[in-house]
Amino acid sequence: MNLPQTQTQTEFTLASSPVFDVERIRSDFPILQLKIEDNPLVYLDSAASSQMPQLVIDSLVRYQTMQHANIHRAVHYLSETATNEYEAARGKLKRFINAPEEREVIFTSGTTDAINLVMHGYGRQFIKAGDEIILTTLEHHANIVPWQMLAEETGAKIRVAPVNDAGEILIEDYEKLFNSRTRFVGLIHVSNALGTINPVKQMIAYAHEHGVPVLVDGAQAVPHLAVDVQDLDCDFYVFSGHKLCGPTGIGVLYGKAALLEKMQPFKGGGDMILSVTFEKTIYNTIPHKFEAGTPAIAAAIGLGVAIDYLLAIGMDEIAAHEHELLVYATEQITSMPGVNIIGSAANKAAVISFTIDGVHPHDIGTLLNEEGIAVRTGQHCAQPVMDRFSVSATSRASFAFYNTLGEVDALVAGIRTLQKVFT
Ligand code: C6P
Repeated sequence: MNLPQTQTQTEFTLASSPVFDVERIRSDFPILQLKIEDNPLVYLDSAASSQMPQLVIDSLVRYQTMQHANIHRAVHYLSETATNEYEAARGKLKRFINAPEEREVIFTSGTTDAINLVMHGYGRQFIKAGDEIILTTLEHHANIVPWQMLAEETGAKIRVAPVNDAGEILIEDYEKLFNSRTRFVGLIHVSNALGTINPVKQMIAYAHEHGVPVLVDGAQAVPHLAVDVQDLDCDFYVFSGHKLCGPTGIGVLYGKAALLEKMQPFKGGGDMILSVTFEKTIYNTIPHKFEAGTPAIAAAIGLGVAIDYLLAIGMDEIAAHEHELLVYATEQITSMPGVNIIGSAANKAAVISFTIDGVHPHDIGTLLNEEGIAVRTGQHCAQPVMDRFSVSATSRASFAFYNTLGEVDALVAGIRTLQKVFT
């Protein structure tokens, strides 16, 4: 039997041309051709999970049909192929966020898993009773609850930086929270509920002046902006693959090597050890120390292909197109009587959270769905944001680079139709 050569490079040609052509890009995404109740799908829920282009789906199928084996464990052909593909994906992620070293990129199951890893590995070791952790009002529950669990366990205290009426962090108030007991800062880079892009570089620099490490939740930043962890100088940066045109079940923790080396592993088991006896276990080096058990191999490879795809389009081109969508959608929706946009930060990603007078957000989601329009309604796992703006929930249209100005028009028309139903 002739076996294919071990393949670590993904070879593909983009359907899209070097000039940003949204219609050609859309043809890379089979799901965008779907019809919902005879209406074309208008997918405006990419902040929850973005869609996968065909070549990412193909890479998953290729792995399952021709490459499937466990990694780091055997010398046979398939195991070597799978290992090479998995480690090549790590290399792609390193380059994507400009991490200094591949060993600083740890595969996790997602953003939530990555934050929990840092809480257990760093927090439980270095944060003690009376110490303080600074978060912001904008955090997703994933960057609140693990720190609350730690605070409950240790007696540490959580302090929260407030936001103004536009949904921007009040930087002076953030800076006033620092004192000699501050031990850790967790910052959301881009708010999933409002779209605010936070000045994390400046906020990290301030924390570092006080000798405090910073974790940045980049789940909503990496799909929309070029992120450079060296430029930000963050200590930890976390994100999920499924918001980045990759599969579910995979995410990344970037950490500075010096910190990762000092941290306790979060999970114990195979692959994270160098030697085990009943008397003593010696842990593996990073990143393997934090990747116990068989990881999501196919998903990691698929995420690597998604990164190739996004970089081939260009993160700056993606940001420019999404900004155009944001500006257009904001203009249209602002001019609609009875529709209120929550979150008007000067620096915003393409997310529009809104309420409609007299209509419950759940009804908004249901009626828009009848027009084929997918938005998310609810608290967006950001209840403190809802509380800050005194709303129980919002509807959220979140755009990706594959959305069009025509889809903004469809949203506006859908809102008009449902307003008529409720008058
Ligand atoms: N936000 C949204 O609709 P996981 O579930 O681990 O992949 O990601 C959690 C998470 C963490 N931080 C931010 C900023 C996020 O936006 C999310 C996921 C989705 O907004 C689902 S709640």
